[in-house]
Formats: sequence, C-alpha cells, structure tokens
Amino acid sequence: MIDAGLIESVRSGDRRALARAITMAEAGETIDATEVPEHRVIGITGPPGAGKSTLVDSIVRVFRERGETVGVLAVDPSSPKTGGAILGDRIRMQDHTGDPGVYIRSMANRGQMGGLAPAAATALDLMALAGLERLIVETVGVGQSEVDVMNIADVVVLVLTPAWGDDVQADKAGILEIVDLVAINKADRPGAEEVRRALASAAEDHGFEVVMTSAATGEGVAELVGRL
Ligand SMILES: Nc1nc2c(ncn2[C@@H]2O[C@H](COP(=O)(O)OP(=O)(O)O)[C@@H](O)[C@H]2O)c(=O)[nH]1
Ligand SMILES: [Mg+2]
Repeated sequence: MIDAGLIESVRSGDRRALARAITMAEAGETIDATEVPEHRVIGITGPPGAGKSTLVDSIVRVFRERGETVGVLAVDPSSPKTGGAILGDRIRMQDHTGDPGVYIRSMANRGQMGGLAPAAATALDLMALAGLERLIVETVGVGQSEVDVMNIADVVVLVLTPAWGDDVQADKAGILEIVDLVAINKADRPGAEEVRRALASAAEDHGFEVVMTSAATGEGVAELVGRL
C-alpha cells in the first residue's frame, strides 16, 4: 500500500510525488480505491504504426484548448523500457512538455509484479488523485495484454489504417468485443473506405461506431473527441 504521506503529496499536485507513486504501482503497490475521485479513462489501442500516439497528441491538444488538464499513460507490454515505440511517443509528445496541464508517463515492463493491467489501473487512479481531469491510456499492439489493459478504460478506441488487412487480427484477441469506437486513421491515404466496408458487419455485431480520422491533418479528430 502506498503510504498516506506520499498520497497527500500526489493530491497536492506534486508531480515528482506522482512519478514516485506510479513507480511504486509498477512494483505492485496499491492504493485505497475509496480515496480516488470518480474519473473516466479513454483507451486507445491498435497495431504499431497506426497513428495512436499522433492521435493522442491531437486529442490532448483539443482538451488543452478547452482548458482541461490531461494525464496520458502509454503502455507497451511488448518492449523493454527503452523500446522504440515508447521512445517515438516521447519525441512526438514533446509538444506538451513544459505544459503543467499535461502529464505523460510510459510503462513498459514485462512481467510486472501483480500484472500490467492492475499497475496501469493504479497509475491512472493516481493521476485522477493528482487532479488530472482527462485520462488517456494508450497500448501498443493487439494481443491479450492489450485487451486486459483496455478493460480498465471506460471508452475504448481501436485505431486502424487503410493498410490494415481483412485478416481480423484484432478480432482474434477479442478487442472488437470491447471496442466502442474504431478510428480509421490515415484516412488521407487511399483505402479507408474499403476498411470501413470490411468492418461493417463486425460493427453491427459488436455495436461499435466507425470514424475516419487523419491525425496528420487533424481531420475527423474533433468528431472523434465529440464521440468520446
Ligand atoms: N499520412 C498519415 N500519417 C500518419 C497519420 N497519423 C500518424 N501518421 C504517421 O504514422 C507514423 C506512426 O504514427 P504513431 O503515432 O507513432 O503510431 P503508433 O505506433 O500507433 O503510436 C508516424 O510517422 C506518423 O507521423 C495520419 O493520419 N496520416
Ligand atoms: Mg505509439
């Protein structure tokens, strides 16, 4: 259990205390759930390279324009801590460094004590305790551990691209069953309409909506945020 003194510092807005508490969560420490204010978590998942981080960056910008603070947790179950994907995310997210209204943290340890999903859930609880208003969790890939992490999100967005084939890799892991929204990103490229058609029956079966986005041009991002 993370001690009350550190929790108090997190609550007071001390970002270093928040970082320390999240590291303890990674090591399997928990917090008293009754202390955590009510919050919603937006989950963003999908295959590597689909544009998740670029999309998260655009979503963060929309929230910041409204004056809302944002916490982002980037979870990469497949890479060591120095993994390329997370490193790329850091670079992309640099736009927001120095903005005290944005807190970004990555988590990449395989074989987490007590599991990656519980550690991620505690990290997000801690961000809520720290007063961050909008919470986003991004995972890389489409495997079972991504589904586990996405189960802690209140709204799940699967990011696909026109390059995505119709061998429903995502479906095998069961992600389509928990998804609320599919963003066909890179819609500035050819083939987005084909992906929408390929998803039509799954969308009906599982009850998710499909939106077209281009994180590169910003097209469709406002609509996506509106549906969140
Ligand atoms: N053309 C185009 N490229 C994009 C778009 N969104 C992201 N990208 C590019 O796709 C690559 C992978 O993006 P990234 O956000 O790192 O993907 P992630 O692995 O899913 O987080 C980067 O080079 C982005 O600049 C988009 O809407 N259109
Ligand atoms: Mg990424």
